[in-house]
Amino acid sequence: MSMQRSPSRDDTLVAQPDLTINRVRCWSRLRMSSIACLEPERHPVGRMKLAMIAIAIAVLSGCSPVDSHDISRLALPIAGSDRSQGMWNLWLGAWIASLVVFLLVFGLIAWSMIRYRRRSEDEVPDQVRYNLPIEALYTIAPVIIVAIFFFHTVTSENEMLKKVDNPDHTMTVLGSKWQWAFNYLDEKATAGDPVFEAGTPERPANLYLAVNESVRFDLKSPDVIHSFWVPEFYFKMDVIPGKVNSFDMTPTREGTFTGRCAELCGLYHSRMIFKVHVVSRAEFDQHLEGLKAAGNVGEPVGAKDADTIAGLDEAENGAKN
Ligand SMILES: [Cu+2]
Repeated sequence: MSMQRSPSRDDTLVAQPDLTINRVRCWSRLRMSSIACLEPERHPVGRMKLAMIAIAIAVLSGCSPVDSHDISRLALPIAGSDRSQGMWNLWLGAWIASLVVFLLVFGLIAWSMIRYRRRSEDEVPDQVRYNLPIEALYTIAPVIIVAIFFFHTVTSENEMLKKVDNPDHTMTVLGSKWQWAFNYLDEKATAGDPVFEAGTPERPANLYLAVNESVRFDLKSPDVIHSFWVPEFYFKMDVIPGKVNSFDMTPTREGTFTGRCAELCGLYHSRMIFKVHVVSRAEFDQHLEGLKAAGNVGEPVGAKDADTIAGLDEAENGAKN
């Protein structure tokens, strides 16, 4: 008895490849259009965007620049100056924008993978090329994102650089290879005599500030570009030879912080650290009186010869040996 085998779908595929592919394409289009007709119109991308923004806001709304947990401060130090809020807003906004873009992009990738996946072995999903709207979106969307970042950066910068009318203290900060000197000008505690403290790579300088009192910093350099940076103040500014950069700031939290040079300025750049002491007014005055009593009166000079700064001998000898 002979078994007559009816032609299978696989046989058809082998025998008539062109016809089959065309049929699959037509079937696929038909199915897509029938789905579109049967289902009510939906806007998955719009809803996804709203969901992403809601998630980002919900996650980040509990964050604060003075929270004790690192994660809640989004990895910034605990804020310690009146300029912190502007930088915090910029930082938080950047996180929200990054999170929304991340969730949106990866959400769309996952949605596309599931929505347009191959559903059977003999189906080729719709192939899309030269989609002008999508390509325009790829170009315009990043430009818009960068423009928004730029706008908020400039407005935050303007806010942070606002000067106060009559600062409570005025001081000159001298950054030189490779340490700092702090010159306190016109202070009552010293009867108006300028006093200073100059650090060395071996013995970093101490900067004393009175809490909740405004300070005008004038930044000077005799040699190369340095950058005055105290992470807890959420602020840094370049110190440029031949130019006096200036900013006003009020420390708002007592404590001892580490300041740094944030511009690679040479071999011993890493030694340009200093200690910031934000203290009560009484303690601040006491420190200035101590500087005056120690004879640190007048203006500090920058490093005359960077290679002979005290504290470098040991490192130089070590390097030679
Ligand atoms: Cu430096």
